Amino acid sequence: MQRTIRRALLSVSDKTGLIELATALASHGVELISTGGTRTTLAAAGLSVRDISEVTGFPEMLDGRVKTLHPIVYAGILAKRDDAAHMQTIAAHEIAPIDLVVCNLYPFEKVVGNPASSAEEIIENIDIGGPTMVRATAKNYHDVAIITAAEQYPAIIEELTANSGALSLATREKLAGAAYARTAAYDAMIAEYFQKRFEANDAKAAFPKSLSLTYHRKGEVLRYGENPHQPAAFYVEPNLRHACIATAETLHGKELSYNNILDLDSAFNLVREFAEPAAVVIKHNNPCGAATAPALVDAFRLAYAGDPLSAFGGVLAFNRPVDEATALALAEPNRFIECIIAPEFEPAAFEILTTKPSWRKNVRLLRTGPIADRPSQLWDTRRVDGGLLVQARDTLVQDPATWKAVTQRHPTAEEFAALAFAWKVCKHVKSNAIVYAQGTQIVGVGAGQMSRVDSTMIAGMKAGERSRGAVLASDAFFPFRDNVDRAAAAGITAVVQPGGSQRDEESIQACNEHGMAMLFTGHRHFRH
Ligand code: 93A
Repeated sequence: MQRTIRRALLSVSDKTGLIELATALASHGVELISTGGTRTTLAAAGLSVRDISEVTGFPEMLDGRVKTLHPIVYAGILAKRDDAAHMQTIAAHEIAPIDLVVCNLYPFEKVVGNPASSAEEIIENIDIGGPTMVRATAKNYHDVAIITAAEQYPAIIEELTANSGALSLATREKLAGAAYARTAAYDAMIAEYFQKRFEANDAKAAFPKSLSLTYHRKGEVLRYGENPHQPAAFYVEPNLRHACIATAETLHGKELSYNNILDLDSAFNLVREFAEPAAVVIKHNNPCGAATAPALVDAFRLAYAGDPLSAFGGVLAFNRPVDEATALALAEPNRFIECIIAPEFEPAAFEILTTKPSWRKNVRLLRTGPIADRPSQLWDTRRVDGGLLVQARDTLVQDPATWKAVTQRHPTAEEFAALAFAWKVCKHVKSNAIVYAQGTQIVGVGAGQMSRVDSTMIAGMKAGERSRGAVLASDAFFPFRDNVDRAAAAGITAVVQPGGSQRDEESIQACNEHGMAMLFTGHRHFRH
């Protein structure tokens, strides 16, 4: 059902596209009413517009806190046009119906995201009249249209033109849905602000009890999800300031897929753990190669060589700007890399990676900018049927000096360095996770097995001869000594694991029998 727009109330903080919209409305003979700043903008553009105070008979008061909050406005919005009693009532009070409200809210998110904002400024930017008007209009979508964002203007102008100044019920209904989504997200942001203000250091007290889904779409709906039959989109948190997949800029290559984003996230979260130049190769959300070295190019070669078979078609991350030497190594024949994420690409490296033929045409390059500190508290969410699981991100970083040697032989300095490296990688491998390392190069990974000893065997199989003299990290304790026996048979000389099993003594005994060194970390890193 079409509704012709006769009167429109415009009250917007973001004036983008306002004049175009108001001009289109005026051209259809719509009477324009407006609040202070909006009215000034429209009048300056030569449009004829009535001030809201003239309609309500009340001045804007309390520094603008009360502008549109008036029964004349709300009755004009909320009256049901098909209800004779409603229409008689407003007529009796000489209230004219309002057919369209255009309102975007005080920029709370912008102000709260600006470190220079005072508490007073933040509070003043909590819009009261705007959301009230938006919600009221959306409720009466059957008769009245609500526009809440400048992105909606072009389609509205088009429809008004096509329908001689009228909007359809379908459009009004769609706009109402968008309006409630907007006010919900807006209030969630305000709730989060208050919660953070009173947050204690204690992680339990800081838990987001009203965890708000205030995520904003990053702009594009993805082509599909994990599989082509699954629709998908990427939503990002507002006001992000740290280097991460959500803030990374795509410098080159085709659109990212859902799986690319997941893998890039994992790759970058792992590579950022290292202080030394590091490279990481992710495949199907698990590391299949990782290494550190004094030069980035060597870190790359070692990481790629960890498991070249799996690295084919993988996703790479670096914690240093990609330089020319690294780019040349990346571009060697018979390598196929889907995506690379790094703080920066030096111009020569960018040239090499983007101008040569074959896969380089398609490789996606993502720049994160400098890897600075992340917010101290990060929450991970996971969907289950009917709900969301929320937990603090596993950002635990231990000082290896606190680990306890539990065997007769203690690790050598080389073993100790390799164990510390393997432990960092292990945290990013799906449980059951077993990682074999030679120095600061991963040579075998066993991931996502239902039995730990299977992971141990897979890591050994991947490492092959390279497991001789390598070290092993396990994300959780060994339930039986069989892991130690298998590792010893493969040539592993030292182990790091959390400890805490009822049968720890058996594993320690096995290490002593094999002349292996073992450290207990006291913390596990499950990642299911
Ligand atoms: O201060 S308010 O909470 N009280 C109101 O009555 C009110 N009416 C509209 N905020 C109010 N607005 C908001 O003013 C709108 O949501 C919009 O963001 C802004 C437009 O003000 P101006 O037209 O003066 O720029």
